[in-house]
Amino acid sequence: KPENRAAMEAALEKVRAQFDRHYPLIIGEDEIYLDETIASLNPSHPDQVVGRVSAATAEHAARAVEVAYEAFQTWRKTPAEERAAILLKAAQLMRERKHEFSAWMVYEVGKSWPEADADTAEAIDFLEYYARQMLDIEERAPKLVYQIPTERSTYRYIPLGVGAIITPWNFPVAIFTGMVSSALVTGNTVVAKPAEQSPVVAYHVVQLLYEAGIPRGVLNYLPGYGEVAGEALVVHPKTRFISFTGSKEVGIHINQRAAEIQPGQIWLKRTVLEMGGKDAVIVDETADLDAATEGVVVSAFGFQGQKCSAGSRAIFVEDVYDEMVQRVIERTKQLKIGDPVDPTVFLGPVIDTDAVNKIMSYIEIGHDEGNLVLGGKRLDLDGGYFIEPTIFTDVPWDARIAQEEIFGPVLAIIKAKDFDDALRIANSTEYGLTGSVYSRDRARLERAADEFHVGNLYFNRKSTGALVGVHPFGGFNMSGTDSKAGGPDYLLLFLQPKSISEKIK
Ligand code: TXE
Repeated sequence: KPENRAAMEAALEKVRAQFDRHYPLIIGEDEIYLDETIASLNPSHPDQVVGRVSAATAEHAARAVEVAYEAFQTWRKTPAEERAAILLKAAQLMRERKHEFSAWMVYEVGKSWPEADADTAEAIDFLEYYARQMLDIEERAPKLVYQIPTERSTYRYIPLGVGAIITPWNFPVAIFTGMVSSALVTGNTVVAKPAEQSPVVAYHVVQLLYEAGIPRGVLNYLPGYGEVAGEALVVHPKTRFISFTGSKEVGIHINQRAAEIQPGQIWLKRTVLEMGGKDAVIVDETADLDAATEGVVVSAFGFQGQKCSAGSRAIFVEDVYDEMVQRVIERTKQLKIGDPVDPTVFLGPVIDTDAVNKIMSYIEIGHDEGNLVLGGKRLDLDGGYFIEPTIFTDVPWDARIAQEEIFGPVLAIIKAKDFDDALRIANSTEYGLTGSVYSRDRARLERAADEFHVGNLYFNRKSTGALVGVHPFGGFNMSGTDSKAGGPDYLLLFLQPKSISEKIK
C-alpha cells in the first residue's frame, strides 16, 4: 500500500544512514568499544557493512556474568506487574518502529519484507504474551496447597538467576526478543549473545528494552564469536541457565559443556535448546492440490529455506506424485529473486559465504542421490550470496539430502507408496520439529496426530513457525528439549517452585 511504501522507504533510509556504525558491548553501565570487531555485512551486497560490533572476549563474558549476578539480587525482587508492564511498553515501542526493525532485517540478514514484517510481528506477540503469562503465574502464587486450623502450606515460583541467551541469525528480532524477554519477565537477569551474522539488529532490540524500562546490568549485550564469548558464558560457574537456539551440533555441544560442574558452582545448569529440523510435508491423493502446492513451495523456499521450520522434504503419495512434481516446479519458477529491498521480491540471498559453500556442497551430493529438476546454481546478482531455488525428485528417504539439514533453498521430493509409507518416511530422521499433512481423509489426519512424531503439526495449511499463544513452537528428538516457545508453560522453564509450610496456631 502506498502509505506503507513511504514508511518503508523512510525506514530503509534511516537504517542506511547508520551503516558502518561501530557498536559497543554493554556491560552494566559500561559501553565498551573494542578494536577487535565483527563486521555484519548485507548479504545482498557484501561490500556494504551494516555495522561493526565489538567482539567480546572470555574476560568480558565473565565480567558480564558477574554484573548480571549482582543485578539479580535486586531485579528478582521487582513486582511481576512491573516487569510485565515493561514488556508491554516494549511491545508498543516496537509496534511504532516496526518498519525500522524490518528494514534492519532486510539489510542485515536478507529477509524479504513480508518475512521481516512477520518476524517483527512475532517479536511483538512474544512481548505481549509473556507479559500476560507472567501476570497469570503471579495471580496463582503463592498457591495454597494445604490448610488446616493449625498449619498451612503454600508454594510460589521464584526466578533462577543469570541466564546466558544465545541466539541464531534467522529470526534475529523474534527469537532474540522472545528468548530475552521470557528470561527477564520471570525475574532473571541476562547476558545476551546474538549470532555473529545479526548482532546489529539485536543491539537495537536491546536499546528498545532499555527504553521500555529494563535496567542496565539486568540485560547485558555481549556480541562476539560463539566459540569465544558464547563458550565462556556457558561454562561460567555463576550462569544458572542457558537458553539457546541454533544448530544441532552447537546445541549438543552446549548441553555437554553446561553439564560440567565448574569450581565454585553450586547448582546444575538448566539448558533450554531449540535446534534444527528436516521437516516434511505429506500430500496424499485426497488433498487440495492447489493448497498443497502453495504450502510446499512457501514452506521450502520462504526466507531461502533458512528456517528450522522449513519444509525441506516433500513426500507425495504415488497417485499424485507426477502431478504434484509438475505443479511445484511451475510454482517455484514464479518466485521473484533479488535484493529484498524491493518489497515484491520473495527470494533473497542466503546469509553468508559459509552458507553458500555448505548449500552448494549439498547440491553436489544431491546430483548423485536424486534428479535435479530445477535450479542448482549460484546466481550472480551484484556479488550477493544468491542461490537458485533448487528441486531434486526421486530422492530416496535415506539420502543425505533427505536426512541432513541444508538450511538453504533446496527441496527434496520423495515418492511414497501410500499414506502409511509417507508417515514412515516422514518419521525417518533424527529430528522432530514441524510436519504438515495435506489430506481430506479425517482418519488419516487422526493417524498423523498420533503417529507423526513432531512438536508442531499443521493440517491443510502452510506450515509456519510459532503462532505465539496459538501454536506454541518447539521440537522433539534432535530438534530441541521439548520446550514450547510462545506456550502457556514456557515461562516455568525460567522459574523454580518453592514450598513454604507454617504452623499458624
Ligand atoms: O546456528 P549456530 P546458526 C537452527 C537451524 C540451523 C541453525 C542456523 O536449524 O541449524 O540454527 O543458525 C552460537 N558455544 N535453528 O548458524 O551456528 C553462535 O554464535 C556457545 C533452529 O546461527 O548453531 C550463535 O549465536 N555458543 C531453531 C548461536 O550459537 C556458540 C530456529 C547459533 O549458532 C558456540 C532457528 C559455542 N561453542 C535456527 N558456537 C529452532 N529449532 O527453532 C556457536 N555459538
